[in-house]
Amino acid sequence: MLILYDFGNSVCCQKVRITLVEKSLTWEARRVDLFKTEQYDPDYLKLNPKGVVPTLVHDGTPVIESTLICEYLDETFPDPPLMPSTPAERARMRLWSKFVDEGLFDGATELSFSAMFRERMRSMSPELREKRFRNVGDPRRTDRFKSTYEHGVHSPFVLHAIAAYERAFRLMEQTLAERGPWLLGKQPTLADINLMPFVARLAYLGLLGAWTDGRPRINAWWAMVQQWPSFRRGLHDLISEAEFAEMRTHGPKIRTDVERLVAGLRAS
Ligand SMILES: N[C@@H](CCC(=O)N[C@@H](CS)C(=O)NCC(=O)O)C(=O)O
Repeated sequence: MLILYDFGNSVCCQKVRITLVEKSLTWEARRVDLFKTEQYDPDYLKLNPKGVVPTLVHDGTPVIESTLICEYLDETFPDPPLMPSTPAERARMRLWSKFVDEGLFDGATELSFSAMFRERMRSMSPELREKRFRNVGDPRRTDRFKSTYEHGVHSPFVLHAIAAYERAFRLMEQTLAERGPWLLGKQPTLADINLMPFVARLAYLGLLGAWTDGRPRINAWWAMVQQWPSFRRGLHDLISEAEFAEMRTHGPKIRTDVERLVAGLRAS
C-alpha cells in the first residue's frame, strides 16, 4: 500500500504524483496543511524529521525527499523505466535532480512566496507565522522565509532564485539542442519529471517567458510536456481552480521586477 503525505500545489509533491501516475500506481493521499503548520505535528515529524512534504509510506516504510522518492518508486515499480540503464546516463539524469535540489527548489519557493504565499502568510496569526518561520530548527530556511516575507521580490534570495533558474535554462536549451526532444533523448525520464513542476510554476505565474523567450528548444519541450498524459493527470488536473486563480492573480504583480532581473543576468 502506498500513502503520500502531501499538500495541494507543492512542487515537490507534484514530482512524486507525476511519477506515480506514469507508473499507473494508486495511492492514498493524506493532506498536511503547511499553512496550519501540520508539518510540525509530532506524529508527522516521526515520519519526516525535516517537517516538510512529501513523505511516501510504502507498506509501512517511510521514504522522504522527493528526488529519492521518485528513484525509490522507479526501482520498486520498474515499468515503465524512468531511469536510464547505464551508470553514465544515470549520472546525467542526476545532474538535473541536483539542479532542482540545489537551486530550483529554493528558486520556486522564493518566487512563489514573493508573488503569492506572502499574502497568505500576512493573514496568519502572529503565533502561527512565528512557528512557520522557526520550522524545525533550520536557520537558513528561516532567513530565506523572513527575508522574502519582508522584502518580497527585493529580497536577495529572489535574485539567487532567478540566477538558479537562469543557470538551469541555459544548460537545458543547449542539452535539448544536442539530444532532445527530452533531456536524455527519445524518452522522458526522471530528469524531465524533476523539472516539470518547476517550469510549470513559472508558466502558471506568468513569468516563464522572461527566461524562455529566444530559447525555442525549451519552449518545444514545455509544449510537449503539457500534452504528456502523466503531466496532465499528475500535475495540471490536480491543481484546483482557486490555486490557478491565485497564481494568475499574484504572478503578474512581480513580473516587471523579475523580467528586469532576468534580463540583467541574460545580458551578463
Ligand atoms: N528537499 C525536499 C524539500 C521539501 C520541502 O521543503 N517541501 C515544501 C513544500 S514544496 C514544504 O514542505 N515546506 C514546508 C514549509 O513551507 O514549512 C524534497 O524535495 O522533498
